[in-house]
Amino acid sequence: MGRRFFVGGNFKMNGTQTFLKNLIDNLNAGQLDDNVEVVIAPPALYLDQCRKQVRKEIGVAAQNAFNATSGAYTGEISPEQLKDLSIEWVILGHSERREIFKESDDFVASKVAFALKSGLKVIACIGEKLDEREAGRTFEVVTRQLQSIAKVVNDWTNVVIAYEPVWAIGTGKVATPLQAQEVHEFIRKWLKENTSEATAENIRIIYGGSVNASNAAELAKQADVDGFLVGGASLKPEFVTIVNARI
Ligand code: G2H
Repeated sequence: MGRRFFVGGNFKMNGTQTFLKNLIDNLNAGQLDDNVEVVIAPPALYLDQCRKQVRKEIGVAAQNAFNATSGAYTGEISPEQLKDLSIEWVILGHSERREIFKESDDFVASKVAFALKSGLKVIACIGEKLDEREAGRTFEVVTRQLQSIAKVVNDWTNVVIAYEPVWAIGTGKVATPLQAQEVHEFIRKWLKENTSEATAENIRIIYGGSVNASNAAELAKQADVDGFLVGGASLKPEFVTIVNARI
C-alpha cells in the first residue's frame, strides 16, 4: 500500500475566533481529495473551537506540547490535555521553536517520545539553515536532528517527518522540487539504514517552506515528497488547492 499524501496547515500565531471560523467554513465546504490526510494546526487557544467546527475527517494538531502530563510548568500544555480535547496530532521541533525558543535536539526528541507515549501522533520537523546549506552541511544537520529523534523512538508508525529548510520558511523562497526530493530521498535512505526498511517505506516525509497553490503540484510529483506542511498559504482559500495538488 502506498503512503497516504499528508497536508498540514500550520496557522502559527495567527487568527481570531471569527477569522478561524471563516477559514474552517471554507475548508468544510471545499471538495478535498479523499486520498489526502488533512490536518490543521491552529494556535492552542483555538484548538477546541477548531476541533468542534472542522469536519471530523480533518485532523487537528497542536503546534507544541510539553514532555510531562501535568504539574508546575507555567504556560505549557500537556499531551494528556490535548487528548482531552480530542486533538490527535502535535507539531514538534518546528524551526521557530528551535530558533526563537532555543529548543535543543534533545529537548525536541524528549517531547516527541513523550507525545507518542501519550498517544498523540507527531509531525516532527527538521531542516537546515541558510548558512548550513551554503556550507554544504544540509545532510549533516538533518542527520543530527534525525539521530536525536531515532534515539528515543522505536515505532515510527505515528510519526510524519516534515523537512523544512529554514531558508525557505515564510520567505517566499521555496526549495526547488529537485532540492526537496534530494533531501527527502536522503532522509528515507537514512531511515532505511538506521531504523528499518518498513519504516523507511511507510513513513510520510512532507515538505514545508513557502508552499503555495502555484508550486505545490510540481513539488508533489517528487517520488519522496509525501505531502506538505503549509504555513502562510494555509490561512487562505488556496489551502484547498494545495490539498488537491495531485488531482
Ligand atoms: C514552514 C511553513 C509551515 P510557510 O514554517 O510550517 O511555513 O509555508 O509560511 O513557509
